[in-house]
Amino acid sequence: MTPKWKRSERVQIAVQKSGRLTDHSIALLKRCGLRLTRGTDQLLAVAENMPVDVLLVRDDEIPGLVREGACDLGIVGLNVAEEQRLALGPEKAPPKALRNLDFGGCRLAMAYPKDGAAKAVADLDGLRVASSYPKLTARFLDQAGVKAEIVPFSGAVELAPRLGRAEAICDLVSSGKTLAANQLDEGETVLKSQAALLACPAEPPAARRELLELLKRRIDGVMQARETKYIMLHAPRGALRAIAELLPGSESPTIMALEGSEDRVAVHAVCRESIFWETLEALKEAGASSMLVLPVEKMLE
Ligand code: PRT
Ligand code: ZN
Repeated sequence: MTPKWKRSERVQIAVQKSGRLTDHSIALLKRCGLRLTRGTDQLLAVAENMPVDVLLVRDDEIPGLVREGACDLGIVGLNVAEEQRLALGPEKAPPKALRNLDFGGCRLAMAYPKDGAAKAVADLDGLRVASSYPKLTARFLDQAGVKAEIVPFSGAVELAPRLGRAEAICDLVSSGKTLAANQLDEGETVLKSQAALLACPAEPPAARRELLELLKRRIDGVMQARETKYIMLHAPRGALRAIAELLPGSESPTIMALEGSEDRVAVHAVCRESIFWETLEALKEAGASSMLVLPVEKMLE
């Protein structure tokens, strides 16, 4: 069978093969319209309906693949992207960070043993800090004006103090349970992280430019839609101004007459921000009734 598209026309996207970012990354690409079939042991998922290949790799490989142009786009945590950018040095162009993707949220933070001598960064002069992120840790210590030794650690960093290898650690935290279970207190935040979309720093070849632009627009659309809600309600005409002010991030709502009612109208609006219960309660107070909040699946402006 002759392939429908030449290799040079196919967009390559790198995502984590198996880990915390995998399901969200694949779901995002599917919501962009890619029909992907993927087995757990496959290294490549080929889109059935577009010239797009999804490479499934370890997250640490993603910034390198995107920087060198082996992949056009990649999805990886900012923690990994930023650590590798610092390791690269100023003379090489890092991947472009196009946008944050609102999943994989965590923070790279300092942590100190409950019974240890150091309780904050200022106490670390002459002591040791274990981390899998030595460059980010070094930058943080530098900025704090502290001279400490960095002990590179590739896994289970939280064990380093107990093993007598360090007086503090710098590691990823989300719920904080791992730190607590290891008698560590969370300290300063070194980097706030979430998954990000990376792109190759070089201009893409003309054969892929259009498709890449389309994919980036669709990713923007999916992200916007996630935050957007469609609200429908009934309201007295006299309360319309107050109600419009309460609708978060909405522009010119649609007002429609209600059959058999002179005074009450239907209001439909697209809201660019989350609608909390408090907003609905405030709308009710202002005279609104029959309120419905609907998710928006796709958006294109
Ligand atoms: O095999 P591969 O190299 O691809 O995967 P990996 O083991 O390096 O990465 P993985 O899947 O563990 O994480 C991928 C990315 O998810 C990270 O680079 C972060 O951007 C993001 N992320 C979000 C996290 C966490 N939350 C997280 N909690 N990555 C790791 N953790 C670990 C942390 O290291 C610690 O051991 O979870 C533990 C702490 O969790 P809490 O909830 O107890 O605080
Ligand atoms: Zn990794």
